[in-house]
Amino acid sequence: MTTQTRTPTAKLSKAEISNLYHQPFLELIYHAATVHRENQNPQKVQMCTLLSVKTGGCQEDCAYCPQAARYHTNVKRSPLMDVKDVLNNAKKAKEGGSTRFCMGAAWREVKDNAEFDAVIEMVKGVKSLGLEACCTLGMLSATQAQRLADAGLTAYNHNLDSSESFYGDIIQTRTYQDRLKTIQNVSNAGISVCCGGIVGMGESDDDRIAFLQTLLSLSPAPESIPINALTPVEGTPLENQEIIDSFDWIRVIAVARILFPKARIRLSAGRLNMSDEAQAMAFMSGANSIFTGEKLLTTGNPDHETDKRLLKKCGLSSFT
Ligand code: SAM
Ligand code: DTB
Ligand code: SF4
Repeated sequence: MTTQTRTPTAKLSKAEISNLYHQPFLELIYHAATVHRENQNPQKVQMCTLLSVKTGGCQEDCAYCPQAARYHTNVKRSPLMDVKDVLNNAKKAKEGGSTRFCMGAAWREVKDNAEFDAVIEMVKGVKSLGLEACCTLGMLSATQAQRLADAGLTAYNHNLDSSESFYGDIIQTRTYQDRLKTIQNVSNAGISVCCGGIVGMGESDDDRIAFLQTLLSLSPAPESIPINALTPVEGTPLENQEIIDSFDWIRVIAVARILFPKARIRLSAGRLNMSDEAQAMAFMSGANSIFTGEKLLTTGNPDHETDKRLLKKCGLSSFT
């Protein structure tokens, strides 16, 4: 195991990633936990808060997403929030112990208009509160990425979500190459890349391995990797998808930790469907960040008290 932890992972082939992924479960956990301990403080997790600053009515057709206009879900559309309301939320997030504030907008892409100007003010305001500021706004041009960088944005979230071959089963309104292009624009502007995916959409082990390999090919490597477990939402094409087995969820987290020793691995959507024990195993395997508060963007999430108890049971504390 120790020799494997020292392998320069950027050069791993698909077969080598597959070997990591298919290790006996407890060997994989042990391997990932070793890498985690060599590279991170294993007793700390980062608490982040998400806010949907513009909800619903999105033109894209992402099969998992309750915010796509074409699906009939219970999500109520709402226009872009006022800058001051967003900053009030950010203040509360800071008081609640979060060190990162992530603003999500249900846009296909950013447009150069007054709404983008308002988002720029939100980023400046969040930064001035002493929080890390992250945005996820859809596709970005190089110039737009530069404006966000100039406003002080810490990170931009844009997920690859799955393998290139499975992507077409989930989204038809844009391509994998579009995703990669935005990620490149973000990196070129000097913004830290937050890029991860969703598991539990019906993809195969091979899709998960190919997804991890594509993540590994990004240069620079993402500093933040959200791993979402699909939350099936009524009205979306994936509404009847079975919840992923927690062992498979943990496997992906563990391999991500081995491949990205220095990144933050974030437990994102889907924690309400995971037991405390499964989440503890995910932390053991290298996850070191959670979104806190009862709502993610539109779906549920464990509340503060529940997470406090979980962290206490695990003997973990949050970064301050
Ligand atoms: N519109 C922007 C975009 O697509 O990049 C940003 C918002 S989008 C909601 C951010 C991420 O949330 C998606 O890439 C996906 O990974 C995740 N997500 C959305 N709906 C989800 C669901 N039902 N279950 C799990 N993850 C989900
Ligand atoms: C990410 O990968 N997961 C977060 C964050 N990036 C923006 C969003 C999860 C959203 C889950 C579905 C919802 O609440 O609408
Ligand atoms: Fe729109 Fe993003 Fe939802 Fe896709 S994931 S429908 S782009 S909000």
